[in-house]
Amino acid sequence: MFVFKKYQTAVIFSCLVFATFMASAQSDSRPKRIIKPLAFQQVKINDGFWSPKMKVWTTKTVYDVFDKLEGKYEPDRPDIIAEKAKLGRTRNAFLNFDMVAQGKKNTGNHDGPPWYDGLVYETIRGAADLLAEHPDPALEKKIDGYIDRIAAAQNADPDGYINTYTTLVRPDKRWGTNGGDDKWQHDIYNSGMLMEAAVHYYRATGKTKLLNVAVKLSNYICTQIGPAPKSNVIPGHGGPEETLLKLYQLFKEQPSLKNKITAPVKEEEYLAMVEFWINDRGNYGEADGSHARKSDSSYNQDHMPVIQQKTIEGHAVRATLLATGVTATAMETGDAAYANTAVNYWKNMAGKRMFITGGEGAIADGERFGKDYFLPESAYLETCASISAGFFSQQMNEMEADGKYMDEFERIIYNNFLSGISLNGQQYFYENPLVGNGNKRWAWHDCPCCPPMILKMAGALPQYIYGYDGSDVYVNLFIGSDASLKIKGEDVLIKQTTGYPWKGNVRLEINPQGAKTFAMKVRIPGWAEGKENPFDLYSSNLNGKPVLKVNGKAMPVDPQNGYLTISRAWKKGDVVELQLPMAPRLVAANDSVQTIKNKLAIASGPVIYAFETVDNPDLKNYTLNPNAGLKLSYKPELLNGVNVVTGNVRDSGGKQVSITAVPFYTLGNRQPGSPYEVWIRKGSDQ
Ligand code: FUB
Ligand code: ZN
Repeated sequence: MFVFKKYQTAVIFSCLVFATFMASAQSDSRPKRIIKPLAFQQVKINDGFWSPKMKVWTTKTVYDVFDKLEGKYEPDRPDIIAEKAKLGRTRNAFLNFDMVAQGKKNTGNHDGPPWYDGLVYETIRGAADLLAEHPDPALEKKIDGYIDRIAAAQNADPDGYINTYTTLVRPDKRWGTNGGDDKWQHDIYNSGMLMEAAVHYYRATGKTKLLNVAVKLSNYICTQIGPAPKSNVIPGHGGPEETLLKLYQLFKEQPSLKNKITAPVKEEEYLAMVEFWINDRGNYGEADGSHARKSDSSYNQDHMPVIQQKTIEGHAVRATLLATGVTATAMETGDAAYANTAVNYWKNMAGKRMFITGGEGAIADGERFGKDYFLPESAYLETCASISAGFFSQQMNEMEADGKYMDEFERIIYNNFLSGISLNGQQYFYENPLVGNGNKRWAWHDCPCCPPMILKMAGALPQYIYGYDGSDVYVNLFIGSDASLKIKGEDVLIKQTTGYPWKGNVRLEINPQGAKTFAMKVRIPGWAEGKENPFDLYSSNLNGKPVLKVNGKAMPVDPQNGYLTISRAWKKGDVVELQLPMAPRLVAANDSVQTIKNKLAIASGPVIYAFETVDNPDLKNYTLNPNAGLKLSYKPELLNGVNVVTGNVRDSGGKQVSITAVPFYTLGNRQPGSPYEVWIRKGSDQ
């Protein structure tokens, strides 16, 4: 852990001696990356549910987002329409780079919010991953053109600094110093997103132009920010912790790549900076008052030192991205204090603050996490917050190899992540409340942070289906796919076929070159075992249980840490079949959740259902009963093909009426803004 306060030196030294002793005595307990994700090239999705969506995202959404960042769209929100009328055009994020490239400074004009640069970089990151999976020369050419403009902007600055808002509007306040504020300016956030985009684009294409920009900028950051006499600044928005770490990891993994970079690569400084950004939160300077930084708030997780934080607080995207970075840093450094914080964050988030759809951040004011068990139906639940909570859960699983993390990851991807984007891939939700308030997906937003984040998750998804720990294979997600791995030096192909999430059948065909002994660890979802949430935040009336067969022979299903281990000498054509119980479940929240007391929601597999007035005109007065006779049926023509849940409820007069529920993520695709509900009052009989 990188700590710079002088007065702590003696204590730290003794702690280090002790820690070193402890580390060698118990080296196994040091956090590490147990599960490694597969590279994009190793996994190909071929799935009835995800492949059509991937097609829309790769052929429409990624172009849509770049076009809209360029200002090519018809505004459909009053704020944007008014802005267009005023400007005579829509905002164009790339003009900012061009202005800076032309040497403009302090003009007072900047298109879009200060984090517009960051959104461009995030879109490049998402697009890079999608490119790695679905090569598209036209898209690659387009991105190369954007990168030329970004690099030109950097070249205009002798230091290699690049943040167009600050250069054009607050040039004397880089990184939020001199009375500026990085929480607003997003200098460090934008820089972090640039680094991540550069790493992903390099991994996808082998091109180094953006990597050169990222290295030059990182080097400059390392000369400016850190222990005295450098500036004492932390990211106003979490995220750069994980992304600068990725830059470090790339050069650690591929040292010869440094020879292709035009600036010297100082990767150890990048890691030190990551740790400074984590450890400086909640520390406001030296004990003697020197090197001071204004104390800040939980909004950007600066209310107390990170390693003392026990709950996840503040702006939900900032908090979950920081948590992701802390987890990644724990695995990189082996520092148990970071791992401990990550575990505490996750327990608090998944156990007390996570909505049934995987939504995060109950409160609109400050886009914040609410207090424990504050889970109101009208909550804010920004798409970005849920997605970053997904990244956090995925990293936790890499660190702890426990299926409960993927259970919550899955809750996110099938619900609050997918609801963020329309079925046609060109409209987006910012907020995803559990009760419809007329909110409609929009073409573009004043703060369009969610579409790039959606692309990031879309691009990352294939990598998370499987994991590998050096000897055993983890099946984390049920997504039809072909994976190829090298296990103990030999090629092994795995073919997964499934009707998930509409059906509970999963088939894994294992094809090693020759007979090979290793373990397949198949995730058994908590919901399928009556554990709706690892901390009992939710419970259900599950009916049925998972059944597993190997080569047709039933096996006991007794998962440890969420994974069922099947260890054997595998030979070509061996088959594992899993059948998950998909009958609709009625889900209730823990009694501590006051806001949805005496209410029930419906789930089938990982999918949460909702009642839309399109199907249920008298929605407000329904009561749902455990004997509602819920049935699941697949409707190929509806909403691109979905299961619906039908059953009986009582209306306000006590009369029995039939209802239809559709997956939460499909809401608003038939009648934008149509009212809906997820939680229905519990009735006493049927
Ligand atoms: O600050 C940048 C982005 O804007 C955040 O991640 C979103 O929550 C929105 O506030
Ligand atoms: Zn967002």
